Amino acid sequence: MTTVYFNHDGGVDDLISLFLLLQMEDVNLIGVSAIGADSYVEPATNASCKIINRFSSQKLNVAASKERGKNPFPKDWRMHAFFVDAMPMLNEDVEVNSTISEKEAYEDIIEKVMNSSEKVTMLFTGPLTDLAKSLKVEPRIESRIERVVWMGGTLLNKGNVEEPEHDGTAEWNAFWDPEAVKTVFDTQLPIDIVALESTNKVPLTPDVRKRWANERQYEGVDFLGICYALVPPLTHFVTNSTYFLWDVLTTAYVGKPELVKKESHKVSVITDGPSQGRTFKSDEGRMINIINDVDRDGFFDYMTDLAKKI
Ligand code: AGV
Ligand code: CA
Repeated sequence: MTTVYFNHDGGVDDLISLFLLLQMEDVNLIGVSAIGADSYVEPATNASCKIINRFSSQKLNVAASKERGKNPFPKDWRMHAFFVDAMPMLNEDVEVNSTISEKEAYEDIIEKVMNSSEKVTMLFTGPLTDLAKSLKVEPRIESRIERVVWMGGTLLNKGNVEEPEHDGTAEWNAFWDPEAVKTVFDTQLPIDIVALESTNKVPLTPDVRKRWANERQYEGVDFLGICYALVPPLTHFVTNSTYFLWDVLTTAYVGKPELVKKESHKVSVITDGPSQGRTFKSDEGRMINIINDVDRDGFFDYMTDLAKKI
């Protein structure tokens, strides 16, 4: 059994990750929080509560973050959480066990980690801001954390940021708050990053959508299909908006590690200037596991099978 705390930033794949985590038998999910990075924080938090109440009987209050990043996400992407939050499937009358927490995300992290009898795997599918803040406010959490699993970064020359005044070498979650990456890298925590090397291999494609359409008699698979109808697939070529299953791969790695391959490297992060958010190999860096390959078909089977459990 893996004890997991989940912090996400309200994208379609962040919210699907929450849905899938709730279906994993070997995962004990002890906390959830949302940050308004690649989303607005209110719909991200509300949609999270609705997903928990709709697809699980667990009581799990969701904490909202008040943190702000240095480099904001494009507004069009941030709107996705509003669309998920408004979905009829999430707005039927159901028993409400989980609500919005009174705590801020970083406070919730400290409380849940300090009170856990088992060491906690910190799953982050957005920027590392709330983890960095909780480590600064309460350094004792470090010894209670098993490891950090983060969707972020890349050692490739090309990241996925296409913004003015940037050279394109960074991944977005690192770019949003490069200082937070540095704070987490400066700890002794074991870190697994699910980098663009592996997530580039799991684009949303029309054939995956077709599969979910054909199996929509399962309510959970219908939920996947509807959510992924909100975002653009890879058709002829990759654009800035093309959607990949970044966070879902990261979450699947927690539930089924044998789906991926990894390497260890010494890595540093650039916190300023035109390459800010870039993660790169360096002798002065710290050891990190980079998840750089995935069994694509095994991954899509695993996530679709989890969705069928509903
Ligand atoms: O860089 C990937 C991260 C993931 O956590 N996010 C999306 C995932 O939730 C940012 C992002 C990069 N490209 C995007 C993103 C795109 N085309 N649309 C929405 N978000
Ligand atoms: Ca995300």
